[in-house]
Amino acid sequence: MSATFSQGIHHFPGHMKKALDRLAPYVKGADFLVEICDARAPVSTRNPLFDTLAGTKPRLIVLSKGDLADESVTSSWVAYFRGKGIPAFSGNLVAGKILPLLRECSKGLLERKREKERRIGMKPQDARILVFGVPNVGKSTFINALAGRRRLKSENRPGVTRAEQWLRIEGEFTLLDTPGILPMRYEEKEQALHLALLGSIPDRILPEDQLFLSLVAFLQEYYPTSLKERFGIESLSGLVPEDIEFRIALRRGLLGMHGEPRLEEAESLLLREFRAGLLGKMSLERPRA
Ligand SMILES: Nc1nc2c(ncn2[C@@H]2O[C@H](COP(=O)(O)OP(=O)(O)OP(=O)(O)O)[C@@H](O)[C@H]2O)c(=O)[nH]1
Ligand SMILES: [Mg+2]
Repeated sequence: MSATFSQGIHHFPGHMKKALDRLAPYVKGADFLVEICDARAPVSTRNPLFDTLAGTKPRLIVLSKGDLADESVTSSWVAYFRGKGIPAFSGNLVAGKILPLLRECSKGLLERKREKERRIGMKPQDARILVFGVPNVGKSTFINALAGRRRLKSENRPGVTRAEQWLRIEGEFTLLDTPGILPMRYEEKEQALHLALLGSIPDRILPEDQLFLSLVAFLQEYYPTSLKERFGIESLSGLVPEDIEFRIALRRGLLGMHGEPRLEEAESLLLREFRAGLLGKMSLERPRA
């Protein structure tokens, strides 16, 4: 991908700017913040705007979609964040048991609050938590998982949550769901691509052929057997991305009136299957050794 390609992406809708402006007082009133990022790309799905917003407020990181990521890479990410003094855990927010993980992981962050309550003889109050992250990482799903049922709307597309909403869980936590907010600009050229591959930036913003190229390059480098297993492409050596489109189209019968392979449909199919986790558990980003 060329630098101009990534630098040319300006996608910071007005509603995100407004949401960002609204969050400051909520941050102030929170006991700690939960930042949700995608376990498959925890660098690209973190937003530098949140560092300014969060200031010195303690933060816990939840690596969502652990079921779609490479397990050993996710463990290294959890260790990486803990090594930086940030409590972190990962899981499948749709199916996993999240409440015990949050309880365990947040103990240290609530010590001072609990100590103060004991000192003045007050009953333990709900921990007030603000949940934030880029679009589509699973913020609402996280809160629903804690609630044990679907209280907030969640869908696999960016921009589902448009307004802040409080939810009380078990008389123990009160959580604020917030709209996803993207970075205003992209320092690293990969970041926009990774966000688009993971569904945090709407599909129409980035050209699909560019996404396809970057996905193929990634698969060739890190998970070459996935293309073999899914599409019967035996050896990747010497194949250019167009050959791969051609083989996918033939394999899946994506053919035109005259039997010609429909290459654009092959591109979309690979992207769709990657996003659905059908190519296997994969991580786009690894901690630097
Ligand atoms: N497989 C899997 N899917 C997940 C997980 N967490 C969330 N999802 C899915 O990801 C999609 C987005 O989830 P949401 O909870 O709507 O994400 P959000 O961060 O609230 O998104 P916005 O409100 O648009 O910013 C939904 O289809 C969820 O079912 C997870 O741990 N594993
Ligand atoms: Mg949401």
